[in-house]
Amino acid sequence: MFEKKLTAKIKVEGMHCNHCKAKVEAALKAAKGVKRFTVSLEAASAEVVYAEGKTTPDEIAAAVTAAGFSSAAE
Ligand SMILES: [Cu+2]
Repeated sequence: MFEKKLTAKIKVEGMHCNHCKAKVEAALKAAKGVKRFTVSLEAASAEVVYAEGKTTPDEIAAAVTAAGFSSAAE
C-alpha cells in the first residue's frame, strides 16, 4: 500500500553525549509512524521521516520529550 512520507525537523534539547543521542534514537524507533531518522548531537535536532496520517511532528516531539529530552517541532 502506498504511504506518503513526510519529513519533520525536530529540536532536541539536553543531549550531551552519544548515550543521550542513543536514548533519543530509541524513543524515535519506538514512536509510531516513524520510518527513519537522523539525530544530530551537534545541531541539537533530529530529522525524521514519518508516514502521513500515522503521526505528526508534534507527536514525534512529544515522544522525544517523554524520553527526557525537551523537544519541539520546528
Ligand atoms: Cu549523555
